[in-house]
Amino acid sequence: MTKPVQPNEPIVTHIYTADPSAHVFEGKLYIYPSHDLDHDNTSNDNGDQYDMEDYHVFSLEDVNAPCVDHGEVLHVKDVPWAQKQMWAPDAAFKNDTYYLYFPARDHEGIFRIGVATSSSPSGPFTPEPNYIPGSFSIDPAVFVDDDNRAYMYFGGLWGGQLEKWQTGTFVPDAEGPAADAPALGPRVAELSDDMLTFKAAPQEISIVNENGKPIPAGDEDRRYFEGPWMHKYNGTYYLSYSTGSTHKIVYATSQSPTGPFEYKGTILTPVLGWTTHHSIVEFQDKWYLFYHDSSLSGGADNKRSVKFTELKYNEDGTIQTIEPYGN
Ligand code: FUB
Repeated sequence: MTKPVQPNEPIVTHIYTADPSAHVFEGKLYIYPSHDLDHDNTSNDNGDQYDMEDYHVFSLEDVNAPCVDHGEVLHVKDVPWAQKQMWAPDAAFKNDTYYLYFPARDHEGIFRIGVATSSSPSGPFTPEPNYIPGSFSIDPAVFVDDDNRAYMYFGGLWGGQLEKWQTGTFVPDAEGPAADAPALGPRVAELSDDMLTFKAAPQEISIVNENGKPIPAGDEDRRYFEGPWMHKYNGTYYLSYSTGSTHKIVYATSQSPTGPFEYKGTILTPVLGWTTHHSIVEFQDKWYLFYHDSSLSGGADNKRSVKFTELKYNEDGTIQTIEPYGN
């Protein structure tokens, strides 16, 4: 693409892209999104319409530059353990290596999380032959802390199968908690030094209200649904996520990367399309929210496009709510 990108406009228009994970690598902004395909599969709560097969990587020299497509960097046919549905990925850098983390359904139809490596942020990525042992569900987000310890946050309800792992093993017909019971939290696992396995079994993150009480499952305006993201601002850990059925990006904060996290408010009000999924990154002294909507496809839930906008903090560290289409 040769046209400079614009805030709140699709930054990629030759293919559909979603679930953007943005990182600054080697002085550039790299974006690792899902690649939505232009098909009309049946739409259902199981997410069958999100039938993606590969990943492309994109980069921006700055936020006024054209968005560069580095092409296909990984295809499901090259991942021995994966069968289908390459959903929201993330990337990380450590040990002079770039890591691409991605969920997919295995050959039994169970979502697992895999990892692939490259010497370049733009790939191509070589997958590990097996998924990360002990991984499950979807939407990995990997955060490397200032002390160089790395954590993976993950999990998603409904099609993402998080409800089915409440006992620690996969129970195909398991339902979520009752409306007045604590909502299911995302999971966090510290990664081993080689970034290829979990150091210990994933733990559930608790998200609480201002009185320290867990957000209940029936509080769909605030409870965790999918799409976790972790960033640190002025020493505080910010866990942001999608509320799914109420279509918001919200956040909670903690003094520890593993929580508990206290709910704080809304970052992004609903966009066009059922899903909402984001990342937050500091680049050239400003903070940005990367997100997606279905505007380019005229509202098709499974044909989304990545956008970005500036994100601003108040003096007390709270985040100003963003209206994607203005007030
Ligand atoms: O793109 C497929 C799924 O839709 C993602 O994994 C979710 O976060 C939602 O955006």
